[in-house]
Amino acid sequence: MNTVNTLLAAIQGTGRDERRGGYTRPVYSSAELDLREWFTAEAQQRGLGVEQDRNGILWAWWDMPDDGRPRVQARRGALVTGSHLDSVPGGGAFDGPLGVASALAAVDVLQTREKEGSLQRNRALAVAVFPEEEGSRFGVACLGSRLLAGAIEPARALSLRDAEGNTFADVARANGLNPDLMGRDEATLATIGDFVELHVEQGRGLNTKEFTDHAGRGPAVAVAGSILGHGRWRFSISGQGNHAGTTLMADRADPMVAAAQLVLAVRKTAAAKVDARATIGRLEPLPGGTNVIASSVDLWMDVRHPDDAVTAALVESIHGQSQKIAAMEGCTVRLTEESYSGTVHFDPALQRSLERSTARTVPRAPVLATGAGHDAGVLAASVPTGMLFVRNPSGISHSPEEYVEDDDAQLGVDALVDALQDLL
Ligand code: HGY
Ligand code: MN
Ligand code: MN
Repeated sequence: MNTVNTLLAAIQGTGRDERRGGYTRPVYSSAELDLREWFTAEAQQRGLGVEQDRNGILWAWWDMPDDGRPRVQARRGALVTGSHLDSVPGGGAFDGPLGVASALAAVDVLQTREKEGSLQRNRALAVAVFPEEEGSRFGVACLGSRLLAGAIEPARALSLRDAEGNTFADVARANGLNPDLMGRDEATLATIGDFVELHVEQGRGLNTKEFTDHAGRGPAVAVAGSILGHGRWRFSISGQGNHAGTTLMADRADPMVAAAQLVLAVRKTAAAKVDARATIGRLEPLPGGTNVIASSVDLWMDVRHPDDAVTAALVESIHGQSQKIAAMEGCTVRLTEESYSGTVHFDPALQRSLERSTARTVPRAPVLATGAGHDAGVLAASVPTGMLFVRNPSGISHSPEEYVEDDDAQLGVDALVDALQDLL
């Protein structure tokens, strides 16, 4: 088995979710902390120096030979690769870890080439692991890279709460971080010359007939062109909690009924707009009893579209509909924006470099837009970033069925090695 698959096999038991299937590895949970330990050990075995910065991001440094300069100077403009280890609830084995494991496997190859003299490095290389990319515990996607880039107010980040009511500040403190130091980190940003993230493809872009030959096989790797703008909004619908048996149907103000109509309205509104995607994947009635009419229902909406103005218009339309629906049910509704990232176009020069290097390994590797958010998307506002996607035969992601074939994972590493070598 090749290195990247050996590395992934080593963590396949970590954070398994027996109820949902797949993996549930929220940031700073024991599962994600175990993965951080795994990463740190694997990096140190490769002679990389592992550090955690004040925002909780892990950096495994393959420094240049010591030239007497202070380390921060020697690292300025470094080449960085990596991804995340946290997952969505019941997520797949590859979303995040494939990028981290592929980066470690790529370091193996590059270090061998340097020893053999076929790699002349001009800059340091780091493998980074970003916390809370999924936003599954604290509700804001890419929280770690947002803090690093100053894309979220530290006070807002620190006050975010998980489902148990723990604040991000408390959890960060419990994991050795000082909340007072969190936020945009110019010195660390200055060490990033380019960031290249390899990620499992979350969609069927590599499997459309445009890219598959007669044998149904097409390129296993794609270069990313852009990331769809995407955001998360929370609806809180309030009604009258009551007894399921003693409350006549005409006497009810039932937020669950309003929520059900809102879910259908979200689907209908997005389906009417080309390229729009809107999802209600999470709904929480309070108190949530079988014989109880809920007093309130929270539901979270994920909306995405290539044009940020269209996303905003969709949200406004759905908000207006939610108010009418709630009023019809004698309820009230409150809308809160929880997270938003505008559409990102990756750095053109870096993208061209990735296209050139990938063509050596995977002829006809296409450039794909993605509907999934990534730390590379958040960092794109501060440093040149680019991405490589590895074929996922079904295209299914954020699900236990997410999959990458061993050979394709190896092709992803080969493409990453060539990409990094050209950039080093
Ligand atoms: O939600 C996303 O697009 C990403 O997987 N965090
Ligand atoms: Mn994801
Ligand atoms: Mn991801």
